[in-house]
Amino acid sequence: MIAVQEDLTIRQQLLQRLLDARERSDALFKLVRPAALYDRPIPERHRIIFYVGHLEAFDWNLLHANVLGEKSFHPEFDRLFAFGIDPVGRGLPTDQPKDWPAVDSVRDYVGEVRSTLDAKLDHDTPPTGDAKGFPLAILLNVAVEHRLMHLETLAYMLHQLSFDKKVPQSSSASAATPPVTPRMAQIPAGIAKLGLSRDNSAFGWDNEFESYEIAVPAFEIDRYMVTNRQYLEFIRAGGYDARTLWNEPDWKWRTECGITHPVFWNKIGDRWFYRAMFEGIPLPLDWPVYVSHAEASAYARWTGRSLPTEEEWHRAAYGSANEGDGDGRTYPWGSAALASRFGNFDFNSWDPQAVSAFPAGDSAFGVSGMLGNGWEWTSSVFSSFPGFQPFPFYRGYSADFFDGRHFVMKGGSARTSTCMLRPTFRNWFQPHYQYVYAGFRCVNR
Ligand code: AVJ
Ligand code: FE
Repeated sequence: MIAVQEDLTIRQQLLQRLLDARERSDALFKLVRPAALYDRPIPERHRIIFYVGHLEAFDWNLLHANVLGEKSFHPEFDRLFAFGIDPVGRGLPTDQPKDWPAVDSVRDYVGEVRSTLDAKLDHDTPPTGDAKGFPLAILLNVAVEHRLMHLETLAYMLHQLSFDKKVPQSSSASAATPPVTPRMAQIPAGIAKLGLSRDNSAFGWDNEFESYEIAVPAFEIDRYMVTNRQYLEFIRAGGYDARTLWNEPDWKWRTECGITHPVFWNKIGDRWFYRAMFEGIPLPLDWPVYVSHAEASAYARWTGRSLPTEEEWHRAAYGSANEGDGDGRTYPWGSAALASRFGNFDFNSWDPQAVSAFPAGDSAFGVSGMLGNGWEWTSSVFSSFPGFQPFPFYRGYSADFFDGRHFVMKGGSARTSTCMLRPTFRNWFQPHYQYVYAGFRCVNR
């Protein structure tokens, strides 16, 4: 089993992180004007109100019976708010606002979950139970990171909500940068060390275990994420109409849904605009383009290149020319602690910045901006590492998505919390999901 020192200090620290994350989620829901709480900004996802209940139902379902020995006080809400949705294929949800409980009753539930959990967790004598051999510290990490992940998935969702339904927040001004010159970085053949070892006491989700090494042949990779400027050339060259650039399911999606440009873009007259979080702005040409996996793949094919595999991405980020230190870097830039000069992450901003804005964060091979400013699609189908075991207290977290219909994303966005900027963290979405803060870079082999 995973050995995590389970003492009061660790529990207090995790509890503090949970309180901080709750403050952030409360602030995020305050950004939605009350009349819009029953809106569904993304057709493939639940209405916003679901998430108000979900964050607490998740914590409650995880902790109450397993560890804290509490009886449920609202089993109906525990079930209603237990799981989000990710429909594969055409089945979009059809529920109506009136199918959901009143916001006051959801907020009461939230309040009661919090006070009941906190009274138990904040106690000097640690709760004795555990979840099938897993210490409380692991479950608390799961609760904290689950909430932090939803801060990001909710940001994507609120991004699609019309501006007049949101309370604008101040955005940090982006630094002025000279226009980006695309270039490739050379990555020599070497070993990528993926995954977390169970001997390690660090927290990771089930899909991050076990660790393994894989040989990666030499390749070259875009030094910067593909920009809106580059992607505009693809559009102007007729990329969305070139059948040969799209695989069969992607083309079907492209044509049936009438996709002709990134979901973050819109055209007024003959000018392109960008949908930022709180306003429309002229298309920022040096920002990373955010697109679906299908659109990223079509672009890559158009340039005669490919998306990187998960292990190529990993090696470009964490490898170094000195084979002696393998790819043991903590961050692409080395071991210096995370700070805003290294990238656009940790809720620093609501929108991207230029792809060249963070030279301090370059990897050993000179690849820029690998953490933050947008996740990066890989060509790797999301699947288990050798030695994978589902968390017994949450069997479906990853395993439900090992279906060949999800692709791995690496890196992070402006709305990714620092704890998820570890080398082994893996994110995943379906290839036609356009709403994520995700772009890409291309490789040549
Ligand atoms: C890891 C971001 C793909 O949002 O579907 C949240 C995280 N799982 N609640 C998702 C998740 C359950 C997951 N991603
Ligand atoms: Fe969730």
